[in-house]
Amino acid sequence: MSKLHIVANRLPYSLAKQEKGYDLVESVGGLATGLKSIYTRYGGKWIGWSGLNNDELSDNETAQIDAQLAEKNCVTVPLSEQEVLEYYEGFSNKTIWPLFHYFTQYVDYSPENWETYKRVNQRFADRVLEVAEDGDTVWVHDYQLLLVPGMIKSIKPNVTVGFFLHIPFPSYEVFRILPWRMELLEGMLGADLLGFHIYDYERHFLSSVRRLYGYEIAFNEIHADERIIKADSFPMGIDYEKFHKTSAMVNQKTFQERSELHQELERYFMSSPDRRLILSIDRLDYTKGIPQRLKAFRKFLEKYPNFHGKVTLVMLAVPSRGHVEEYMMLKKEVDELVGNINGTYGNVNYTPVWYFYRALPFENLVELYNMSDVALITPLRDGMNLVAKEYVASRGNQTGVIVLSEMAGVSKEMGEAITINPINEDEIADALNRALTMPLDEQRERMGLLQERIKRYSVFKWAGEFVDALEKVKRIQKEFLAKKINANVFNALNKKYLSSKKRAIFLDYDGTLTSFHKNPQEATPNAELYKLLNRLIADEKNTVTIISGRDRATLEKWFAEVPINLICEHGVWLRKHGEEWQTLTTVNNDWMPVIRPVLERFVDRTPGSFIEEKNYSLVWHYRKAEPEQSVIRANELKDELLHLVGNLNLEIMEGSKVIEVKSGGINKGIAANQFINNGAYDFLMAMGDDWTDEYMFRELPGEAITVKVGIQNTSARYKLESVSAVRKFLTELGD
Ligand code: ADQ
Repeated sequence: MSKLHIVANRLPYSLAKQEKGYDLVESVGGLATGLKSIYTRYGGKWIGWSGLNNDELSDNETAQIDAQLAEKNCVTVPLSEQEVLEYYEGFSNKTIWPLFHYFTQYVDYSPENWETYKRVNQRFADRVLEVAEDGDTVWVHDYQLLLVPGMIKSIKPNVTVGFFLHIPFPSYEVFRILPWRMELLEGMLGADLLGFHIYDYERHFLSSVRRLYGYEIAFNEIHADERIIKADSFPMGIDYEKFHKTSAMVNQKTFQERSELHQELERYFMSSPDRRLILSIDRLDYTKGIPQRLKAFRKFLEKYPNFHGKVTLVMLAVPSRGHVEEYMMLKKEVDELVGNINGTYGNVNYTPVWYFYRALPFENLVELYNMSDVALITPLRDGMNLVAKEYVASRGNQTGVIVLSEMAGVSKEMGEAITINPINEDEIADALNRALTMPLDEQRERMGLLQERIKRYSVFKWAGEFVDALEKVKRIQKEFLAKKINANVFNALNKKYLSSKKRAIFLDYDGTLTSFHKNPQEATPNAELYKLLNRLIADEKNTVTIISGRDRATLEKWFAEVPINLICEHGVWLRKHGEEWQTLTTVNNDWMPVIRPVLERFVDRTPGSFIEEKNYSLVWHYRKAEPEQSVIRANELKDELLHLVGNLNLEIMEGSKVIEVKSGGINKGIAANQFINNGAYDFLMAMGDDWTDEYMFRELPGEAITVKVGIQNTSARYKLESVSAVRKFLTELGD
């Protein structure tokens, strides 16, 4: 069986020095947990750095540590102190991190660090190449290893590579600033599937690829020479049950059994019935907007004096990258602000800000989530932000309100939170007032919805979905290459064409003969297309039919001057050239339990979309979802449904921002077959780009030459990559 390996900067274990040797300490972070379940299930290795500088270890110690980790199927990538300084703290954290979070003023452009970054990425890739065999899958993580996918692919093209970026991908205007932008993109494009938390990052990435490389991009697929690369968004989840269960467990403890922190919090609440807690948790990083948050809290105390003495902000900051100058300055600023607020608004009985500069044990973290009325999460930029999800998972009684920055990826999934602009102090102050005065019923309603969603799309589901998508890309790539009409295939088809006497040719319109337009009415045929069609029709052996989902009036108008047959509305109407329009033309709901989970999966991954159940149909609505992303999702959904509907005799209808699945009747396949009935054609050809054309591909007689436009999975025998490839093919046919 082929294996799946994980590559990340760090291994899922750290090492604690003991008197004799080292102990392995398992990482408890969500990502490590989620991915561990994956690489162990697929019998792979985890390749990463141990966290120790190799030049500080004796050969003996190194060998021992490697052996300990090998038992856990971990492969270590050795790094010296200097390399850690230049690759990790340097290029990763002083160049990519600030740039990708739009802090261009902090970016360090050191060529030495870049050289080390390349060298270290190569070392990671080399370790991967030692363990990964043809047919295996490798999943690379994050901004420290952007070059690794390309380095793997160039040596072992038959290894499938996935890449996930945990931080934002910036707009092209920012990305282009980087002198090494081409190399970084090239590295990333070594992956077969690139995952991002949200659609915005995916969109920025695709735009950089288009501008810097000029590759053709159809929706979210990049056509890079002979390869197809897919980009998609997978909003990372958390281990929901772990937080939820721990929260229930700590609540069941008696006062005496509770932790010191928990007791302290209890005493705080007991001192007065109207006491409230606002919680803020992050690594101490300039992207998290901590000073701005403190200023906004100060503004809140200034604007709403009725909360003086009653509301406390618990601010937890985990020490991070402490010897980098920007972080030292940040620490100083935060210390001063906390001092200032407590000095101004505090008294012997009241401390407005409780500030902890340290990491807390897991149980304490959950206690804080559990006890806080409001979570104040206001990053200036954040790839996702898991704290928001952890807060949701820990709310046993379903109360609590989140005040959330619109700059955090997670805000896309949390329509029920109060979203704010993290720089707008007034807006945050008002949001805090609203959160603290929100009726309990409303809190429960919002929290209930959030919990349902966060529970469903856990870190395990996230990892599973990514791996499934990777498998799918692998299949698509293989299939595309197997079916593509290359020069040899073209010659064989053309020979058949030339030797035939009576030909029926069915051509879909949108996406096959012409490209999509934002406004469908503007997708009119151009001179080149008329010329091409007229040339085909001029050969009296040919019977050419446009077969489309469009209405009669439009096709009639566009093809008034062309002696061609028209089938429209997916096969409802036929007008043979020179004749009148004629119709070519039967319910149970047993299929609903099969189709509903498919639609639910799309709801999970497309924030803002929802399902409507009608008497005889299920409808997926995406009007409120991110406009561009939902178009991509809609196409994917249709593609997926296609494989299910055939067996169930269903139809998929596309409306305005809806996809409806209903019991079936007429389609392009039935229509095309009726058309050729008794026609004695010795050459049948059908070309189309979407799911409605699949009916033709499946239902026309076996000898028909069926051509799918695009790379998706298909029942067609052949594939062409684009509209321009179709036009070229039709122009050369018969030469
Ligand atoms: P981070 O920037 O580290 O992650 P985040 O996603 O919020 O940000 O994760 C922080 C984690 O640290 C949480 O799991 C939280 O529980 C924990 N934590 C925070 N303060 C703590 C404390 N004082 N004690 C103990 N634990 C604490 C990067 C990106 C994010 C992205 C993640 C995952 O910057 O945008 O969500 O990766 O992809």
